[in-house]
Amino acid sequence: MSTKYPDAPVSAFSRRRFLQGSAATVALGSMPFSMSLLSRGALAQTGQQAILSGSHWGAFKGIVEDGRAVEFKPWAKDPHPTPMLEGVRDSIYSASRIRYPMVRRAWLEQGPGADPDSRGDGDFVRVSWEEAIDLVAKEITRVRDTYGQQAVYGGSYGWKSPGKLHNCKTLLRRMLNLTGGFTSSIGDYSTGAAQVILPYVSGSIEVYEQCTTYPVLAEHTELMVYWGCDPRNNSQISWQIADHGAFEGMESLKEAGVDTISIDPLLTQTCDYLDGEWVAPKPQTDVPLMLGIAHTLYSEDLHDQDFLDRYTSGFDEFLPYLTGEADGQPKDADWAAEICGLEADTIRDLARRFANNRTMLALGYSMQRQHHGEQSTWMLVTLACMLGQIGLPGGGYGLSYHYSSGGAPTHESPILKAIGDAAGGGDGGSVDESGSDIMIPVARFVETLLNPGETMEFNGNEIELPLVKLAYWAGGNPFAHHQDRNEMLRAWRELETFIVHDFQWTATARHADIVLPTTTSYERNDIEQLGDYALSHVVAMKKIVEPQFEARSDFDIFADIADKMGKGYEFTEGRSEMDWIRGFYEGAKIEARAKGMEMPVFDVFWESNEPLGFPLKDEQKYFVRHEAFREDPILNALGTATGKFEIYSRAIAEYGYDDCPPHPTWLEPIERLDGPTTRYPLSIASNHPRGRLHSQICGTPFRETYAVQGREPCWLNPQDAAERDIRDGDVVRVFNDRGQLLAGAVVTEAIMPGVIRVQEGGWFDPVKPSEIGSLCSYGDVNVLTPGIATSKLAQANCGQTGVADVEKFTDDLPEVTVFSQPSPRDAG
Ligand SMILES: Nc1nc2c(c(=O)[nH]1)N[C@H]1C(S)=C(S)[C@@H](COP(=O)(O)OP(=O)(O)OC[C@H]3O[C@@H](n4cnc5c(=O)[nH]c(N)nc54)[C@H](O)[C@@H]3O)O[C@H]1N2
Ligand SMILES: Nc1nc2c(c(=O)[nH]1)N[C@H]1C(S)=C(S)[C@@H](COP(=O)(O)OP(=O)(O)OC[C@H]3O[C@@H](n4cnc5c(=O)[nH]c(N)nc54)[C@H](O)[C@@H]3O)O[C@H]1N2
Ligand SMILES: [Mo]
Repeated sequence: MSTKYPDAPVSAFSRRRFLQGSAATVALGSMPFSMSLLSRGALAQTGQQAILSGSHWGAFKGIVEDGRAVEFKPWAKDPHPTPMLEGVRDSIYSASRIRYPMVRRAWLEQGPGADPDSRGDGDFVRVSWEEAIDLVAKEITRVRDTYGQQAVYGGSYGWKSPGKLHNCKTLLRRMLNLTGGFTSSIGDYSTGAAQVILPYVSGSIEVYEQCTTYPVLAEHTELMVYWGCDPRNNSQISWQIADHGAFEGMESLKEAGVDTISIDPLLTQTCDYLDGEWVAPKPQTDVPLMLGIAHTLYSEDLHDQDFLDRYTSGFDEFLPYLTGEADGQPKDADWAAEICGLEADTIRDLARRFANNRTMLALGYSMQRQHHGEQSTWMLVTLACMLGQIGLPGGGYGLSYHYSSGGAPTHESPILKAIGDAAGGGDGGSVDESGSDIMIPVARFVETLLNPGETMEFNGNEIELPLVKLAYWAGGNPFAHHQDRNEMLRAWRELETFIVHDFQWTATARHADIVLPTTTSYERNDIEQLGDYALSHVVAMKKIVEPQFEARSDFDIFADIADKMGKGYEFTEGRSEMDWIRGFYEGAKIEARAKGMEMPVFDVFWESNEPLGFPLKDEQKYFVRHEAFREDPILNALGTATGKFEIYSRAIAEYGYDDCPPHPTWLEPIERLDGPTTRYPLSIASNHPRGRLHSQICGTPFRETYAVQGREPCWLNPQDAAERDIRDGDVVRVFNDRGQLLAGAVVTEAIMPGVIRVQEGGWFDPVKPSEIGSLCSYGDVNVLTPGIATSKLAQANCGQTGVADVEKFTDDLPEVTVFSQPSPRDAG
């Protein structure tokens, strides 16, 4: 049997080694530039350069020798660099790099929509950049003229690289807005359900807002509950440049000796690090577990009635459901135990300990990425309301402790400006994809392709699903992120044209008709902030190496396309890359001055080759979420209809949705472990990967640090393995009615019986691309997950719902081909 963390990335990475760097932060007021310039001089003598940049994985110096990046050395002040940085560097040079503009042969020779089944078979023809730009511009025009503006889909969801200029998602929409109209998307895959329900419950989306900070937790919290929440895994990355402040935060909890409980089907890295107690309910049964705890609180009079009276509305409408007065079934610990598989005594014990300690409930996102996922978030807030500690130091709930180092204190910094989408839309942040007339919920694109003209209910509105014939993606990987891959393949046949920009031959690029090779962040200049919540520094993202092969930046590509359509000047505004970057910095400099801070002039900042730091004020260091509301609920009312936490929502009641009742409710998902209608014995946890950001860097040698027989690992408990005669290291077939994949078995006690873990983001590698249902030879978990929506309220994805079975694979092993160039013909 394997050790606790069998797929831990192994690398030559040593933290101590990195901490010896000489680099100093450029502090406001003090200017230690000479120091960093000196160290650069010293490096120059060895023929090396160390160039500052940043990524989702953190700030770093790119060490360049003879024009080649030989190492990405974490920034000396990074408290916890991620080993993945090695794979990030590899992504520049990997065998899966897209080298030239490519067009699918059937599309090129026979026209748009030709032979859609041949998508994915790798038969591409190399074309010149000039021809590629011409084809794209003409095709967008043709589709708009033939079917109308809405037939072009530019929702392009995904984790494009950070940077205020080279934001490919925004740049795509900028080009589309300037040249006509298009259909866009709303929401995201991360928090699709929570961000829609929370405005009804607590008055804002909350999931991307700051939590009570770690210095407060370390001082006041007695019991830290990580509920499906693993910051040691998930805070390795951020949406902007990762600061990794959560790692310092967790260290402070450890030093303070705060008790920790982790409620999770897996033994998380966070639980392991904090020596926490591991409580493992069956997946997708957290709502019954929370109800069982709530019932115990109520029946043992451990709930805070004063808090409920003063700060919440609707508890009275929820109570008959909790007690069973409404439906004859008390939601007590015994009832909950039957469903979630824990002992009733354990549930009662949790309730008592939550009530008798200063308790912080830290919730991850996985539970709302499930069928009826709105309910778990709502029920958790309800539970926190009953405990009555919201707004007190170290108590209440937090919804982003695992994400982008939520809880790391926010610095006093200006906000960098960013390029816009030319229609007043924002910077392509993940929530509101404005700037388009027609928007569909982001996870409903496949449904849209299959049902044009039909009406969809969504958050109190009705949307008529548009007819879409052309989809354009830049900075996302739908053939990784969307569920039910086989349904998706069917839907994709409705498209006449699929255009993709990327630097890797992902499954998405392989299924495209036109593929345009882009630069990585490390082949262009940009600027970004450090930390989504910390906002502690501004980082120059400098070009480290020249573009590989014929790669071009998304900015230059879209500028050329816009130019072909007569909007070139409007796209660039006549400004170069460095003009834009300088402009964003100077905008921030003005904002900083208004806040009493003086930033150095741009050239000094850029040349310093160091992040520019900003101060931390005490009130931010010791921030307590909802403190102001607790102090004065009238003056600082929440943004809900009643200004209070809503345990019952009149607005939701009026929508009358059968799959989203007006108070938190246990609703059976379509399938779950031991559920009443379940057809397979194992529940799938498709967690966010430990050694990747979704699918990113899967196509690099870093994959070998976790792959098993060259395949994505599949964790299973020794009991489940023994029943199936599976040993650690075997290749297994994981299957259900929707699809099948190969994976490498990792037999481990770190997962509860009845659950398997196949992390999301493994590259889809169908053995027969034209055949729907074909075996995926690498291990894309989304061949198994359902494409359904959480409910009519949020229409969000259910990536964390799904059951399957596993067997030892004894046939001839098919080759994994997805990590090399698609076909010998295109090698150039
Ligand atoms: N089953 C299951 N499915 C899930 C999830 C789950 O938990 N379970 N999680 C969901 C969640 S929360 C998310 S956020 C999604 C993630 O889904 P995605 O964000 O689509 O996944 P990534 O692999 O990050 O894809 C980003 C792509 O953008 C490319 N890229 C990066 N920078 C640039 C650039 O500058 N220019 C261009 N042109 N391309 C660039 C990368 O090479 C990569 O191919 O997956 C979702 N899917
Ligand atoms: N290393 C790394 N970090 C990432 C990402 C990445 O790809 N790689 N992606 C980033 C993104 S875009 C996002 S949205 C966030 C995602 O953040 P989350 O959605 O919170 O992350 P997950 O890994 O899906 O799940 C977190 C935990 O929930 C547990 N879990 C799964 N199902 C259940 C359940 O039914 N009940 C309970 N109690 N627990 C359950 C899992 O075992 C896991 O330990 O992470 C971000 N951080
Ligand atoms: Mo996400």
